[in-house]
Amino acid sequence: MKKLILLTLTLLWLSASAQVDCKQQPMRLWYDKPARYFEESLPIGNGKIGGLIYGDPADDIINLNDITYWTGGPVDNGEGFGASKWVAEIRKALFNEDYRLADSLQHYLQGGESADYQPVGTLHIIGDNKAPVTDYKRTLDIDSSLVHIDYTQSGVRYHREYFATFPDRLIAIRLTADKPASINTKVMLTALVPHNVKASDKQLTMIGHAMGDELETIHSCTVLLLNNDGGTVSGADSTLTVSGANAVTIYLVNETSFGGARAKPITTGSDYIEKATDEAWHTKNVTYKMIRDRHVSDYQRFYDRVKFRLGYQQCDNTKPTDKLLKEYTARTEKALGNEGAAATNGQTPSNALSSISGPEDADDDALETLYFQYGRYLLISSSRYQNSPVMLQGLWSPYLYSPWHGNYTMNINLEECYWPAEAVNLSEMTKPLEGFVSSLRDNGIYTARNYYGINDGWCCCHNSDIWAKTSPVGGGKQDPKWCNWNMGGAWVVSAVWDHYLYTNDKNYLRRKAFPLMKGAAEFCSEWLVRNPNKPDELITAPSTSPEAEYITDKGYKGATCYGGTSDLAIIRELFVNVLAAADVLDIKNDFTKKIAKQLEELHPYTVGKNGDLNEWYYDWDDADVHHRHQSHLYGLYPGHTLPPELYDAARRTLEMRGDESTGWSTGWRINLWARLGDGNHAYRLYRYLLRYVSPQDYNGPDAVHRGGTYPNLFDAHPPFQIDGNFGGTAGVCEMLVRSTPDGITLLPALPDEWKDGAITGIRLRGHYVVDMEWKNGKVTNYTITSKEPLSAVVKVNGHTKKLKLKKRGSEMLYSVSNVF
Ligand code: FUC
Repeated sequence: MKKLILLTLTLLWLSASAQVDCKQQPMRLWYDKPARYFEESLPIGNGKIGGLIYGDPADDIINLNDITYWTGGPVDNGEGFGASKWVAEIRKALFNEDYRLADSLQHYLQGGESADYQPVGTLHIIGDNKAPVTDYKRTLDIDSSLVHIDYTQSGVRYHREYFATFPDRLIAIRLTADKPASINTKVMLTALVPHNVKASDKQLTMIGHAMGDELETIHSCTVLLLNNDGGTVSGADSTLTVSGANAVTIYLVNETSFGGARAKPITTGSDYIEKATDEAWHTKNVTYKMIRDRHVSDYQRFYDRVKFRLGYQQCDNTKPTDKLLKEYTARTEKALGNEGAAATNGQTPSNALSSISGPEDADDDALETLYFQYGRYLLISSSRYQNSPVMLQGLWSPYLYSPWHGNYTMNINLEECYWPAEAVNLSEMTKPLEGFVSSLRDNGIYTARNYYGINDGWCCCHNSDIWAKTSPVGGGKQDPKWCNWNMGGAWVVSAVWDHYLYTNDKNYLRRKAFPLMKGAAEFCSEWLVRNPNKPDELITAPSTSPEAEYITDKGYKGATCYGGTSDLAIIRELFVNVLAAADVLDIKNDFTKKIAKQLEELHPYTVGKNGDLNEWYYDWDDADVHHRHQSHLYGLYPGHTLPPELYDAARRTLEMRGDESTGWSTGWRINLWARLGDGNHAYRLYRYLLRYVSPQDYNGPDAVHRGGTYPNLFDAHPPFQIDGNFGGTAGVCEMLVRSTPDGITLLPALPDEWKDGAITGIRLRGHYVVDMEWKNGKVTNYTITSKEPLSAVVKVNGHTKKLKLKKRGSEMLYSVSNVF
């Protein structure tokens, strides 16, 4: 009997401790002063409209964006018709080893530029009180997706709250004060694009259009409604003036005439004025509290799925985020400075950087977990609108013309934005990307025909935009090293395959993912040619390796080549995935047979004289060995097909590239090092990514401009690009869990600095969710859950086990737990 009681107690204890304890500290960015630059402002967004909040009581600026506001119109699918005749000429030049000629002929395979992302306008909330402001605080609470500003002026405590909500499709701002009749302010709309603002009663209406021909381009309508509690409101020109109010609520909606990639925005676009007016006026029937509650619960439905804590100390987040970031950076740099000494002591540099520890550990943990959750916040806030995935800056850009057009850059940047999405339990946020890929397919069929003479399948080149442009850019004049790359379709479909792997949704695979993947593979299958040096091998020609240049044995520096490694890595991965998908769907036909054979014939990876993975067909030197792209490592990450026996060569390549790079590139390298199982090096680069960078337009004596992180934790390429944020978030997952189609590894690349921690709600390929806790670098406790009665191959603390998930209580959930 005693034994039975003991056993029951033990079992009870086991099941209780299998519940992972993961209370993370409050996640918030906060500052003790208003923003002067947009890289200090706080972003809010509902996937379509967004705002950057500066929060100065004298002139509170809110930059406004709408993810559907771009220049241009539907692409001309006749573009480049006939250009494909040059492909044979370029091949001839290449196979004669005349790379200079090949580079110059590539200009015949270039088309027009992408469209530009445009800003909607700026909202100003102008205070008329010149008295000093004290006790100022500006906070972005990412646990609830609310921004707050608090300050005292003339003895009155003021509070402002801001959010952008998906359910009600608007930005809401509420101004309150702790003394009646204290709010005196002007509310104004302006824009950099051509526009007109009208004030009527308590409403501002701004109509504008994107740059370019007014009769062709996208138009936009912003409606702002103001409700006052007490006091008076008067409107004139572009301004509403509030006097003596107790509280003020502002609702702002925006709609554009964008009606889909094929719709002309003027004639067949959306009825934006009516839509905007309806959306604004529906607020007349609801209270602010209702709108706010709907917003918070809608946001938390996604956000609350994942909790992450590091260490065991609780940190109360008492330091302003910019200070936290600066101090963190100083510790990183101090350790870097010590590296010389560490190296002479026989330590490898990465050990030196990963053993920073001391009383500031809690601050490090605070910033590192905050950055991870901020990536999730940014994705929920910018990726929810049909067919419009996040652009280079998410959806936040104050510029009339954003850097790099703010476009979809297909040779890494757009894909990197979605690397964390499935793993961090935000699968729904991949929908806009999936819709966009379908539009790319529709246009890419013509690019394949017109530019490459291929009638099966589709392709996409370097730059795209809201019109789903697929043709090469460059206008016949630009460098082939970036314009002439045509593997964008083959790369981007890895996202739809991953969506299947994470969800096990066969219906999705059959109806959506497989046709897109197959179309991309059809193009690649036709694009491959026989290697003139080894006719039993297949290569691509012409080929480029995104933005990189080689130096041939004869000293020619160029970009166009044959058999580039990254092309072949992307094609290899795609063919493997298409065949796996066909297997799941029970499809076997001439096409699957053809690509299975082609897979075996692909020119293999080769290792160069320095022991690195060759980027080029020949063992040529890279013109810039520290180049930010490392596309030949595609098969290591994001792909899975680099054979493990080449991991040493991949490691050598990364060592030769070095650690200093742009934001997104650092984000990529975190993931690459994690895939190599080197958690300390991955962590080292996480610290690099989180190095303080000054706002782009700040040029004071203490200005720092490099890859890193701005005061508002936006990623610095520089300038701001959001891909680095998402690459960093994905990198955290990759250090903590490896989930490949073949199995799950817990803590595959845990940095020494993260020896204790817990994470819950991380999704894995194969349709599982994992919660786990670890101590002293070893998993102490984990639970793997699924909605299906699956088995899982799990590698944990050095042991591999095949585990069967068992039904859990009355829930439709199956799980397996282990406590060590
Ligand atoms: C690619 C990168 C650049 C930049 C641009 C938006 O072309 O090589 O570094 O990120 O995209």
